[in-house]
Amino acid sequence: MRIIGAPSDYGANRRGVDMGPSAIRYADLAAGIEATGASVHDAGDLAVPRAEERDPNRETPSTGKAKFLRETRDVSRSLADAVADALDHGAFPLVLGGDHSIAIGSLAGSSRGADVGAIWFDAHGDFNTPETSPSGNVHGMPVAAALGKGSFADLTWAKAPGLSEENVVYVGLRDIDADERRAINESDVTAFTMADIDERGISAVVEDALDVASAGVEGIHVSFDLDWLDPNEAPGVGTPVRGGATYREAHWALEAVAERDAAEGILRSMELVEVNPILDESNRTAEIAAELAASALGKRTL
Ligand code: DIR
Ligand code: MN
Ligand code: MN
Ligand code: MN
Repeated sequence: MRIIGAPSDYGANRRGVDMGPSAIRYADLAAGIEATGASVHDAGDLAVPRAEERDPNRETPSTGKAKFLRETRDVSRSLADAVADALDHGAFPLVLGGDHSIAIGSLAGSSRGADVGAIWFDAHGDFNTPETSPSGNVHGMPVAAALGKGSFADLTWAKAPGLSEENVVYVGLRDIDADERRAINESDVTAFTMADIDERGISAVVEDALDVASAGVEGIHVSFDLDWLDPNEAPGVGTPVRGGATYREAHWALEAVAERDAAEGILRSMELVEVNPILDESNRTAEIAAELAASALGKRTL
């Protein structure tokens, strides 16, 4: 497997998330994965310019309101190439964010030349477009971008070529904007909220999510926003929302992904995003991120 750092903070207005890849590596990510028997190659970080050098209000002609869209385009293109290159070489791409805008690149790379599905573990829907976004932050838009919604339809770099709406599934939503809710409900994505987990349990929900994401495709991309977890477990995120997944629910969810992968070979790529060391407590959010990666890649108690 290949670790790819994507230290971008262009998609969110909280500085510090660019240090996420370092923090997750520092939390013994590679050793944890190697303990599963996998061999790890760390490809380092993509080159991402500092946000201080850029003007957040500069807009591209085709969009109304999306901050740092050109910078996001540049990061997305290089990340998509890096993910596709790993897959070309038979290596599993594990991408470390960065804020969730990097998922545009991960999805574009993972679905280049292949039909893929996506499971989105997140408090948020990330389904805003430049037109609906209340914040202008692209980390609230990557699903819509990858599916070519709104003015993203004009941006070829944003579209994930092999991703179709029917194979996109959310697990554990709990904070959605008004226009975003309308768009999700009108779309063909499948959305499981935290209430679904309360009612049915994490196991049933994740099994359903795996069915939806993997139906008729070559593989799935797992996009894991650390704010899916409850802030008591993962305080080091820019947009914490209480009422999130517990530590055990998160491990169970990713162990279920690994189980399905062992049986059907469906896991194609993964990313861990939104770890912000400045907001964290003694790196515990990065530590959970590293542990969860190991669970997804097959770590077992016995
Ligand atoms: C909000 C927050 N829906 C927005 N999104 C976040 O800015 O579009 N996504 N935090 O992870
Ligand atoms: Mn190469
Ligand atoms: Mn997100
Ligand atoms: Mn989120």
